[in-house]
Amino acid sequence: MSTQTMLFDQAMHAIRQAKRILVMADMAPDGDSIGSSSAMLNWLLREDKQVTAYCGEPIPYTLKYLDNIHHFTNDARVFDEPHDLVMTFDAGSASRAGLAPHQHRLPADHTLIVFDHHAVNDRFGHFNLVFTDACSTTEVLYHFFTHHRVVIDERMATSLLSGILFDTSSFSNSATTVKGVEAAGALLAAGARQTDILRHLIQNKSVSALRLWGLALSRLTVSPTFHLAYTYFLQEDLKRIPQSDEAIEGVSNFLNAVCEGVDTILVLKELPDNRVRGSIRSVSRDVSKLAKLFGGGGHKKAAGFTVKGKLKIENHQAHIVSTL
Ligand SMILES: [Mn+2]
Repeated sequence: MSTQTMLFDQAMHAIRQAKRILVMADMAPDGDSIGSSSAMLNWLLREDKQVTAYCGEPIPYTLKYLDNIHHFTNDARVFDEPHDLVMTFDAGSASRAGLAPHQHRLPADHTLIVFDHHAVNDRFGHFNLVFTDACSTTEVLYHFFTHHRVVIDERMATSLLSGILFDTSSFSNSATTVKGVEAAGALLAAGARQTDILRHLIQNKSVSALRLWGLALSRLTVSPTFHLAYTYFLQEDLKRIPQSDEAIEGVSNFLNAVCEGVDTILVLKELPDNRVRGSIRSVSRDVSKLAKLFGGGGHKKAAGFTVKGKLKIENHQAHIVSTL
């Protein structure tokens, strides 16, 4: 029996035995952590299980199209209830799951199941369903359900497909795999509402996010020698047009995908405390090495760094100046 089969069977046994179940999304709720936790929630509701869904942070409005999303609470009083089974989704550690501060309140004999696909995972559960070859945590869950011949209904399929489309940027980034695309096909056949997912989760941007993107686009500076383009956000921009970090990360991903003749994108953002954050994306270079030069790190194609200083704009060019 493979390790995967064994873990899938042990997890299913624990779920079947459980009386009160707590489902937890990552503290940075996104299309995959909410997609996977809500797929599990929808199945358990269908099974008439007693289930509570918790996310330490508010659910982004972009995910409001998911079924039964209103079940999620960020009220930590859920940890006062005697849950005998806790499951975390898309979180690499107990603190990322928002579990660390409350773990001592769980009943001594509780079972903890971890569903994840991150290479960096503390394996903090009793059963760790961590499969790094999956493009998303929802893909792990898809294999879990199909292994146990659980019928994936339209609600579950919409949640599961959300995670795959979100983590692969609609099959456009390097996380895309044949198995992920095959799972997505099966989920479409099961009734996943892909137009809801694309419109709300992938394509729609708030008006203020678009205004901020407009600023970034108008300031785009290209260095043909280095096949590099950069742009920047000043603190005064971010005060005027308040935006989430996700919207700003979105700018670098977008430019990386569409900027002609450019290999590497750098987005500089002034932080409120005299620091500057750089976010780098590349088509072919290993930008994690570049980020390391500035004390940062990340993946080969997507990396970042933070340095002390402020941005100074001269002749439409941005310089990082020391504030020491
Ligand atoms: Mn994920």
